[in-house]
Amino acid sequence: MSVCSALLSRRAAGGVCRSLCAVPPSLIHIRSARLAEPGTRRSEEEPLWEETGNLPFSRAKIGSFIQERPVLKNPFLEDALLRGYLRRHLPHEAAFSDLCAFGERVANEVDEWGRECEITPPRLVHFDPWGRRVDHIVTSSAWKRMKDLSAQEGLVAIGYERSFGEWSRVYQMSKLYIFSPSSGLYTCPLAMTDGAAKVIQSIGVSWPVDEAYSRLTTRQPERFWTSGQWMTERQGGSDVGSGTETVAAPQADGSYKLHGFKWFTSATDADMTLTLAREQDRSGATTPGSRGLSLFYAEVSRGEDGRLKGIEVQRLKDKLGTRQMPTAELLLDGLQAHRISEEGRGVASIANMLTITRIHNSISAAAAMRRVVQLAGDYATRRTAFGKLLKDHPLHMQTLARMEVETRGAFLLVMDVCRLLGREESGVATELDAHLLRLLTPVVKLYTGKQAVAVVSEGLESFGGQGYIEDTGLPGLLRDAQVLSIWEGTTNVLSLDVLRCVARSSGMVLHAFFTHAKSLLAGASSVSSLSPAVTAVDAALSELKDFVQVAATREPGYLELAARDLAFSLARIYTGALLIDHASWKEASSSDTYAALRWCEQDLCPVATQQARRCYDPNTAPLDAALVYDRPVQG
Ligand code: MFK
Repeated sequence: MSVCSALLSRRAAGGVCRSLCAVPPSLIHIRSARLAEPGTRRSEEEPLWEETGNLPFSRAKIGSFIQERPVLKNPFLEDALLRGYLRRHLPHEAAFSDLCAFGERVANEVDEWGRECEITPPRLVHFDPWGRRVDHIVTSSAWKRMKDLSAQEGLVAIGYERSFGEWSRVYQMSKLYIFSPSSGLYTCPLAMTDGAAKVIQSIGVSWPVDEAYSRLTTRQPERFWTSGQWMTERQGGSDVGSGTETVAAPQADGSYKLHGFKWFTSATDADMTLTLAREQDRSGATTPGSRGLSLFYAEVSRGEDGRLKGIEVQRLKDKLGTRQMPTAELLLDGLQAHRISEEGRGVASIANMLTITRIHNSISAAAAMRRVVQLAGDYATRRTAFGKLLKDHPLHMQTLARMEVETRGAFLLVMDVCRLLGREESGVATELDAHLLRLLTPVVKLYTGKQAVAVVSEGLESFGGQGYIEDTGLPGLLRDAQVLSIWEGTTNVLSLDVLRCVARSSGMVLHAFFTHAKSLLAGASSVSSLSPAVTAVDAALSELKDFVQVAATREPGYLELAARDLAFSLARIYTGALLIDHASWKEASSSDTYAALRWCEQDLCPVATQQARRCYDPNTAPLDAALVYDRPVQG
């Protein structure tokens, strides 16, 4: 007989059940109870504590109500927009059945691994038991399973197999979109792995990186490698041109030894890395600035003594989020490496990697929004307050609908950038496509990063206090969203990148923007239900054009102050055009139309609004500084 059933039958026999169930038991009076001395036995005459209702130990009564938890369902089947988008652009049974099966796996298996990654974060073991320095980054078994899964599912490989031609990137990113919020942040190493494969492909798949390329893009788990992207040093992760101190000392065999300190290296358990360093000449001198930086390839390996070759892991970072993933400070102390860019072309060569990681970042942002909206929507069907389910409270539904609109906008924007990337990689991109891809990559990254934080934060609130409780898994979503606007270029750095590509293309990227946005609107001109949205986007395009014309005549500082608002305007206008375009598709739903209309009700061109308020005038910068430090304006 088990302990449980023994207890149950004893209670029944002794009438405990009767005394506990018939009338509400009196409070247990601890002080009036006479306790037996430790080690003595209670005399036979003494009544049982249970019989008197004076249980010395008893479960507290906590009531019978237990709230049903939100349930994660197949993220592919649950996402009407994703399925609609693919039905429109990639109507292939093979892609659908793969995404459906993967969605099932994510909901029923992978999501738990992601949770395990969160509660079993990596740790660094500096020394073995005998004092030998080993610098082992110990990761959870779930983290390792994520690596195998990523290879098997082709999460990087799909982008290079190109089975669906120009739509292959859309297919790959759809899979990552389904995977991301359950991945335990494994999407981070995958982003860099994809970026490294892209860089290698763009410079040529030959020695010394041919083996690496085949491992980065394989579907065989036992061969699969991930890559790091070690760019950030102590002096800066944004201004890498002046912040990079790492030097590359040429060796007789044509390779290099790297010496430096990398301050933020993400997913540091990678098998290889691409990194920037300054090549030394014979006298040991280097060239300052970006012109002195070259791109290097290095494998991360161990010697027979178990030590990392040429690397010491200084410590793991203690981060707000992304705790599932090791982020380390690394001392490069003679790391063997190969230069894979022309001398001094490091930044330009790693830019391909930045394009890919920024797109991955945007996918993760849209996916985080989608996940919280799905969970909040499900919860609203299970949670009752003020006499009815949350889903029957119009104000609650309005809040979720606003989150849904943001999520739809983010999804279409990032998928359009994936479409452009796919076109470029399969050799069908027009000049207009190429310009759009260059302009929209920083735009989508910076805009979705901000949206994700806002939407996920709102999402947590929609669970009330439970959204703030760690083991619901919800707070982790917010922590992990916060990084999306920081790494891979902050909002301001990327806003300046937008200005840079406008200037370097002599405005051609903006010309492509206007041309394509107009053509999206033209396709919807006959759909009367969309006309308020079309009018709003059209008006915003005119305002933007006026802004550009005025700004072109002003001093450089004017544009710099306008950079963030300009980037936001580009994002909102283009997203509005995409929502309209999707809603004008013959199989679009009434929700597609409603989402487009709602999106276009906001200020689509904040840069024009702020310009009218003279926010970029020359006196603004000193006034801003005076406000921040609350001092009188100097001079
Ligand atoms: C879920 C997803 C997870 C992702 C996880 C990744 C985790 C990894 C964590 C990190 O590594 S965080 C560190 C990320 N660091 C950055 O993103 C750097 C941010 N800073 C910038 O992007 C700056 O704008 C930049 C360093 C590029 C500025 O450097 P420079 O030297 O002032 O650039 P410059 O002179 O404008 O451009 C040099 C060349 O690069 C030019 O080529 P050309 O010489 O041929 O004209 C530029 O056109 C090219 N270039 C620069 N940015 C580009 C670009 N090309 C294409 N796209 C870009 N965005």
